Amino acid sequence: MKKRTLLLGLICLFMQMAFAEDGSRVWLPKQNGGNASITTSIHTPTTAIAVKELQQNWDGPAVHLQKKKDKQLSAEGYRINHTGNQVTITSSTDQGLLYAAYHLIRLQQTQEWDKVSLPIEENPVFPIRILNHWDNLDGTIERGYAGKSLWNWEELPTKLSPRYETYARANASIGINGTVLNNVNASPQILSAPYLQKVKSLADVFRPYGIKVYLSVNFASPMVLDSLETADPLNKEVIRWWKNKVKEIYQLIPDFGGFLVKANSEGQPGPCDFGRTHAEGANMLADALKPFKGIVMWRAFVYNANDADRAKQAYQEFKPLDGQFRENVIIQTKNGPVDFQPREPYSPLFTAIEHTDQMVEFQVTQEYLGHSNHIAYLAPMWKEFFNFVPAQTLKAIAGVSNIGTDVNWCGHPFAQSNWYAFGRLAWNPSLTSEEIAEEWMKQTFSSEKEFIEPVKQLMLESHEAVVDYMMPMGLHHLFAWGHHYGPEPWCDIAGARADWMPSYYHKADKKGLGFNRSSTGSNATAQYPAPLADLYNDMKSCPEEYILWFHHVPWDYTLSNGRTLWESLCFHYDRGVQQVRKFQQLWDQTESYVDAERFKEIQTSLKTQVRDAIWWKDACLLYFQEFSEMPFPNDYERPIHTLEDLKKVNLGITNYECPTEELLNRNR
Ligand code: BDP
Repeated sequence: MKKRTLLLGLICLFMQMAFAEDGSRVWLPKQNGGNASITTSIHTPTTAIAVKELQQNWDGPAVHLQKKKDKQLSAEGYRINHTGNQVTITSSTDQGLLYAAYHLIRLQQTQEWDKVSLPIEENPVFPIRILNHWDNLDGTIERGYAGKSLWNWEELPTKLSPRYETYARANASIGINGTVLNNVNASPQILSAPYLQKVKSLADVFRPYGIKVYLSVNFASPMVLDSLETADPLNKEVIRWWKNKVKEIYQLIPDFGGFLVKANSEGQPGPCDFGRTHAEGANMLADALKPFKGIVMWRAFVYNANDADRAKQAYQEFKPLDGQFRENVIIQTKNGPVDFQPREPYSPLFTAIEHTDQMVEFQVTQEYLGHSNHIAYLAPMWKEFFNFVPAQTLKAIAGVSNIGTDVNWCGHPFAQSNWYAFGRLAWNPSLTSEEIAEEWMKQTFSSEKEFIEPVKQLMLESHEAVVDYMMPMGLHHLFAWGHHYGPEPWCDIAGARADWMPSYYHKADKKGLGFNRSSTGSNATAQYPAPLADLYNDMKSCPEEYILWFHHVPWDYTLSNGRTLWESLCFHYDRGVQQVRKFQQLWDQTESYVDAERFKEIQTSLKTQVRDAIWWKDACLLYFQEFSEMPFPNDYERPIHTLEDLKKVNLGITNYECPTEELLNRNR
């Protein structure tokens, strides 16, 4: 009897070990599948990877890779066909062949290969699909919640971590073809000779995976690095400095992608410091990059402290410059007009600019969405943007990365789904959030229906739940100062910029709540084209999800759902909390389909998320109640905190850390 128990125990232990997953593999295959014959007559570093991936992971019929020009296929596009007992993949480029190999493997991993209709023809919608790392040279990451920067600048260029290649592989498997290595708040040092050697060493690792390297640059670099007296973009010496610097870069990295620039924004230097426009600044860099086919991604994230409405400023500054930018400049704009809030209307700049290439910047890292403690699957949010801004009108797409040195890369196991979804949507924005979630779950966790169904529901409802318990109905920027983790709608720091204070955005008073951006207020609604401008301008027709973004709504105003503003607000905050409680139940159903490690980890993080949701609800409702002076409707959960206590919460963390469970419990 004893022997049998021991044996059973050992078997269980073995199974658990075989199952054990620390998240380090992300969605990539476990590399134990392949046994098919893979043939090709093309032998390049990129096709060698495609062949190796298939050899190790593809378990289906023989595969032949062929390079052929084809009118139906764009440069990175490919076709997969099945004739006789062979699969043929065709592309005009090595990169297209690599993407096709990953596509095949994905079909197998998601158990779709037998069902798929052939031939498959794929062309990416955005030619440039790029991650933006906000990584500093000292190893910290601005708004990073998954450890330190992956780039170990001290060890580079001599020591190359094996994770650099896994990073490239994961990106290539979802079609990402570019990476900006460093923070938009850029240190000029990145352009110094020693750092360029380090950048080159990374570019060499990424190249065979079809990933180009780009750098964020500091506009004052010529002054800091070489003591030039000015960084005026029309100054001859400055122009020469950049030309030489660009030449130096291309000598090391012949396929270097170009520059990303944050200029005259949040204290960063820029052309306006010298009386020049954004176009003059961008064009100077663009001219230096042009002979090498490099590009400039010039950010439109600008706002100064004096203007009445921050949400209007990017439009005001960039619209008049439309048509003045060189062809190799792309204006990079965040999806919303303010700053990656849980929900924003789209930035009206996208529909205003007509003569300049544009790209959207999404934030994959969850700066405003619970860091790496909350589950917020972001495909639905990004797809919402594409309902207003057709993907075909954009040249490129950027995602602010959530990747760091944590074993599981992204801090929270579900945060990986946002890296994955960003890549998949960058390739094909018409994929549904549901399709992407399913693909990711099957490759990352399990294909069992009993796992997929509850977790899919959890994922698809997760973003809306966060909006509900943090900032429903168009509320924005109620975040705590600095770290942007918890609620602080009352925050008022003496001497700080008004537009960094929550009250600037919520405008709560005895009459009502919300920012009047209609024609009787800041008139930001006029920046939208018809019929949206009218729709948003009228409180009666403005969709409920944006109403407090565009209007100062009286507390007793009755919305189309029959509830007053105050009742609706209570409804949303309460629904958010109830949703997360439901997520706990959904997750608990998955226990037998997930390895014990990740099951527990997610169970624990959901506890944090519920507690945070209650914290948010209580803080916001108790604070706004001081203005509305209305009672909580009967049906909803009552506050468990007092406003007085919540005002004392001080996480005492820097901008970049994710608060630990212990810290939260101590303070909340
Ligand atoms: C804000 C972040 C800040 C970034 C800035 C930007 O809080 O850390 O530097 O955006 O995008 O969301 O430049």
